[in-house]
Amino acid sequence: MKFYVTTPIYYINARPHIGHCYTTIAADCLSRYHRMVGKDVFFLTGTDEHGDKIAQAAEKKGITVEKFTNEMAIEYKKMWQKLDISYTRFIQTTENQHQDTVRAVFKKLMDNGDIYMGQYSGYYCVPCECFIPKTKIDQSNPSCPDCGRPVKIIKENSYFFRLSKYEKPLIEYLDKNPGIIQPAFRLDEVRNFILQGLNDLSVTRQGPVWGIESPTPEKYSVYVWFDALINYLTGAEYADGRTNRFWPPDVQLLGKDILRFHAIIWPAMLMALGLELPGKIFAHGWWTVGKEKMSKSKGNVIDPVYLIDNFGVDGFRYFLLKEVPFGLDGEYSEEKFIKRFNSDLANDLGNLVNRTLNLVEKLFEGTIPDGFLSAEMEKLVDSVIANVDRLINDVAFSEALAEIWKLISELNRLLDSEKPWNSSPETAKRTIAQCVSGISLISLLIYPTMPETSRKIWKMLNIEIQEDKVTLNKKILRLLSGKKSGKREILFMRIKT
Ligand code: ME8
Repeated sequence: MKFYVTTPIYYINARPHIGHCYTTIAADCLSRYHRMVGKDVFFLTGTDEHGDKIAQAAEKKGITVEKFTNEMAIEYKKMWQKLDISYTRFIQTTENQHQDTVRAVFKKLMDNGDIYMGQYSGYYCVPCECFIPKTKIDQSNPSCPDCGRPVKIIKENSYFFRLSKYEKPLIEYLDKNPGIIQPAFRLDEVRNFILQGLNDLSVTRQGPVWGIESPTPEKYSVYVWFDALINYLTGAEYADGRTNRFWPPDVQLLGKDILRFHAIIWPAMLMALGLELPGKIFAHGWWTVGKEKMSKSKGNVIDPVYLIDNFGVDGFRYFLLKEVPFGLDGEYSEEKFIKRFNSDLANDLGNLVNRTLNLVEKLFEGTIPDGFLSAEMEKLVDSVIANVDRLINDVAFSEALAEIWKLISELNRLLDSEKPWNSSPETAKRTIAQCVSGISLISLLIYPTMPETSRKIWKMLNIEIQEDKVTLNKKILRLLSGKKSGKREILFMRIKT
């Protein structure tokens, strides 16, 4: 009954943009859902604070790297607070517990013979913090095969992780557990990459590199990706070769840009440590602008604060999770945002709640009528709840929201066809009771995506819910009848275009 979910730890050389919000909102949605169905959830996020590019960013700002990392970590925490993110633990890779974990892992792998001393001679891409073998570089124009930016040449003594030793075990594992890589269409990409042959990975850097000191006789810095991946073990309180009860992660969310690190290097490290592998490694797509990946280095990022301050946090959360099936790329435009907001939120959900509560006030003096779901509606509710459960377990947010919208549409249709404002008192009572019951269930179903909207609905329905005890079941219906509805408020104001 435990659920361990992670996001990448983000580089703090710039403030969070929509891309970072996307993964974190997705993890929050999973966390809230799994809590709601009774699981003990551990939700880990944080910041990746080592490496050349962080040191360079601090230098550019003219402050010490320690001051810079602390200030930027606060920016991330503030953003997560603004976005209603319910993380359990926020790791900063500069913190002592993490540094100790990295050294403990490094040492264990050295003791096992999985880390050995050698010499690295090749290229390094600072923006990607990535070693690139000579064979992957066009010598006439040495640039990074991933991001196209200039690379630097490194020739130095280095410790290596025996990644090549795990080629076969990784392929065997993928054959037996293909579901670990999600979406399924990414499995072949991972498998082909491994089958091309894996080189041992340099896991230290020499010289003045901002990083964790390696537990070796020479004072090297641990390679920033090796350090970063270990954060998932720090979260699970790794010590003496063991972890806490949350291990292994059930779902690890990340963007497709960093799938290879997570689908190859990370599982190989866990195999070398003799630890269980994660349940799902899910690589979502990119938000693009003008078909280009939204990224701080390209300078084409959309500021989430603008959208949140103007249209509310839940409109933003909903748009990101609904607009694009998780796993595919999505082109961002304000036009799309407004269209989605107006149709699904202002029109469908907002109108349903507003019309229903308006009728409770007008026809029943604000007292929620006694009632129950019709057999037909109950069938629909049960199927929506079951389908949402299956889809959230498949990490399919957009499809799960579409299920919930079936219920919203059906209730709107019921209001339109039964016209309670113009029908017999019996029909009006039955219809409104049906709609209020439906809305109360919808408030639970949308809670993982739009917690603030759920809170507002609970207030309007005068339902007291302790948020840490929200559970997804029909018991909420018992809390309704005979209550006075609370003050009505417009949930989503239509955006004028
Ligand atoms: O890679 N669309 O950090 P990072 C969707 N520190 N998601 C996006 C995105 C976009 N345009 N841009 C960023 C790192 N993301 C490492 C991770 S983990 C052990 C170390 C999201 O700051 C997405 O989750 O570059 C992507 O994988 C992550 O931010 C990269 O964040």
